Amino acid sequence: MTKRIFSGAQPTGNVHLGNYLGALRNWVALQHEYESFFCIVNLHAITVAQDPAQLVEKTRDLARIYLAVGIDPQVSTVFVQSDVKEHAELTWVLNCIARMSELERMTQYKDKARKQQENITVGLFDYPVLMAADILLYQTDLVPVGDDQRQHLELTRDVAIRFNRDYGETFKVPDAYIPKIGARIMSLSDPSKKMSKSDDDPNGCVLLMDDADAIQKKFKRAVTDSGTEIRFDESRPAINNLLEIYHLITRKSQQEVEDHFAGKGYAQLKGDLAEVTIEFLRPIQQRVREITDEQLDAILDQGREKAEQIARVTLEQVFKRTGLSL
Ligand code: ATP
Ligand code: LTN
Repeated sequence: MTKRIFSGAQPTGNVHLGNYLGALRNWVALQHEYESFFCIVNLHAITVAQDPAQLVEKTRDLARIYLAVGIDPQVSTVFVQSDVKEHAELTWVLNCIARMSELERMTQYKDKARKQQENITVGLFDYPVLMAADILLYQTDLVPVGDDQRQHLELTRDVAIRFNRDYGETFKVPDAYIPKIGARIMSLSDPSKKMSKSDDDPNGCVLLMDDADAIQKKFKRAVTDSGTEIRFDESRPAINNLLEIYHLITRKSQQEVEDHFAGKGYAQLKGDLAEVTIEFLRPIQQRVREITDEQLDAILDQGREKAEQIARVTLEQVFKRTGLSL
């Protein structure tokens, strides 16, 4: 049987190169090998405050990005999380399986809670259980994500294993698919932090929808390391990050990239990087603008129907096993 992949991103801001190189790019590559489900996880988005009207827009914008980067709705199922009620229902059951102590260990929760300090919602705490429900509903084999999601995937596996042990074999136990290069693209302004849309400094983060000027400016301002040599070297995180981006975007081998920059300076690296990024993003931005509301609605409707069919089967089993269906 064809194996399944499931992944998602939150419609909480603008998609950046980290999201693309760490996750979306691999979704596109894997969709022809696996039966694929790509979700816009708007229920996750509301774990922190969102403006309702903007959330609707951002949800649709993110769906457009999925399609524009090359997710083919003829091949993959693209849908919105809140359209499939089973996600919330399974979350409740899994809430009664997951342990407080497990969730208290989640580093993403601890980071976000530390930053926010006040009015932390139960939803933010429960975020990883909702993510487990997303994945387990579809009997997923593989979950392509960036490195920051590794711990959430471990929790998903633990919850699945515990449910199966206590109630009988119900869920497939999924594996994470985390690329060797690109799983952790760093901020251009602080290479000790991952590139993030919630970064305080907008210059650290190149957005997929950034125009040429913004891209040039951001790469120009990127911090560099001491020394002058341009080669892959993890002990020099700033240059290493810029080279990884160049390598992934151009698809040139690491050796070719080093040869290309041999004897050249940082200014050239930044200039070339801006140029290849602008050229790379141009057709994606064009496609985003071409997708009509009608096309988008049709794709999301079709996605919802397909996702629902599969999610319902799993949830019915869960209800039977747990004594919830009479
Ligand atoms: P952000 O920190 O920017 O809000 P996120 O992880 O909350 O990012 P999502 O949109 O939900 O945002 O993430 C989509 C995917 O992008 C996930 O698989 C995540 O692991 C991946 N990702 C996020 N940031 C990076 C990064 N800097 N490098 C590589 N992958 C990343
Ligand atoms: N937490 C993820 C988004 C996400 C997800 C999922 C990813 C929610 N549900 C299921 C993979 C599979 C993040 O990247 N911030």
